[in-house]
Amino acid sequence: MTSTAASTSASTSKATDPANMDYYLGFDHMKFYVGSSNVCASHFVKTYGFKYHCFKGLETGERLVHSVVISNGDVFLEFVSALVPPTSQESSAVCQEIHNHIMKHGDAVKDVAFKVNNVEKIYQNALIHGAIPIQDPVTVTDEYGSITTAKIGAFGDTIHTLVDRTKYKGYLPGTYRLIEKELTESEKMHPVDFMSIDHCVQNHDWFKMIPVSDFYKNAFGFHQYWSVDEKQVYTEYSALRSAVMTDPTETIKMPINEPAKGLKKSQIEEFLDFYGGPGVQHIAIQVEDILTTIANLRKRGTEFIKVPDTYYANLEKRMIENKHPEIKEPLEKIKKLGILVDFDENGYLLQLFTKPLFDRPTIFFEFIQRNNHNGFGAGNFKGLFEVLEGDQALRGNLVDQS
Ligand code: TYF
Ligand code: FE
Repeated sequence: MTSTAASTSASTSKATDPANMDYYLGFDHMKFYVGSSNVCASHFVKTYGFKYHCFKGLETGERLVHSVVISNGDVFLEFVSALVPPTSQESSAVCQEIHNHIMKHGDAVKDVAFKVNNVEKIYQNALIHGAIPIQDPVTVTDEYGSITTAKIGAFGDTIHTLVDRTKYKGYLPGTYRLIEKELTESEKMHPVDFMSIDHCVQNHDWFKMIPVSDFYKNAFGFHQYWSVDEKQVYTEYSALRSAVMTDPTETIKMPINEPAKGLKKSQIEEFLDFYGGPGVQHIAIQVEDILTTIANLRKRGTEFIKVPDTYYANLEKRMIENKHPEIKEPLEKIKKLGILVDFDENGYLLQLFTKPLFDRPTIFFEFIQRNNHNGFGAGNFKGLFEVLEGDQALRGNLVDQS
């Protein structure tokens, strides 16, 4: 066993072995397989305030896939779609994979890529612990420098690409070309600024939380950062368990959810039904100024979940009954924008969740501002999950648990 896998015990303290440090530098990018990468990119630019970054396709010499990369701050999303039908003579394994993925999951995240500084070591350790190899480490040198990548099976049909870009200035090797297109006047009108991906949540089937967490411990050297179970997270109808897994430096955080027994089908099971297995449920984007972000996203047409007014009455009660730090943002503005608040005596966080991004009730975004608070909004779980169940009922999916 290599030292990356040594920190296998669940703990909330940082791993101290310096040999463990700095292998993981954060989330690198999220790659989606979608029906049309152009349409998705355009929608995400207009609605969520991303900027065009680069693309590849027929014009850059690609014959099989079209891909558009958009970004904002350190958040990079890549949309990939197939250019040829699965039946065509040129169709390759990559096109088949895109078609099959979309048929099963709808538009979805295929790849949660990690920024690392030792691809070889992480890759070999993962393989020793039973991870499925998808692409051995490859180093490519081009006009942008030198970059090393490798790919590993993660869960279901989702993979992790390991990217060492410490000596690279471009996006990824290949025929990618920068998009020179200026933003339109209306795209410039309500600017939003993102920092980075704060966490990325996975939904899993019954009783998979522990085995999946163990996989991240063994294969990637992650440890448990935090967890909740159905005694803490429940509504009248449903419950869930969640374990947040993180790398030794605690920069990548991935909550792993599983359903728990309740009266009705839970939001996790609704996800599993429509996704067709485990997958990425939400991507949380950290921002510096959530009031401006949400105000401008609303003006752009982003749809958010809506907490009832009683949420704010409860919040004020929670604040009166508990020690809390000074919240700089006026509560009136927070309420007007429909933002959620969680706090402890030392700090607070502000967060808000979008409606599902695509057709199926699967993936959504969270926007989060942290003020000396490293939690996930546990104080909001009950109220939030009740709202999500309301939306679930509107979709005809809040039915008896089978
Ligand atoms: O990441 C989290 O844990 C919070 C809460 O379906 C959450 O954002 C968990 C599950 C879920 C929605 C939000
Ligand atoms: Fe979250």
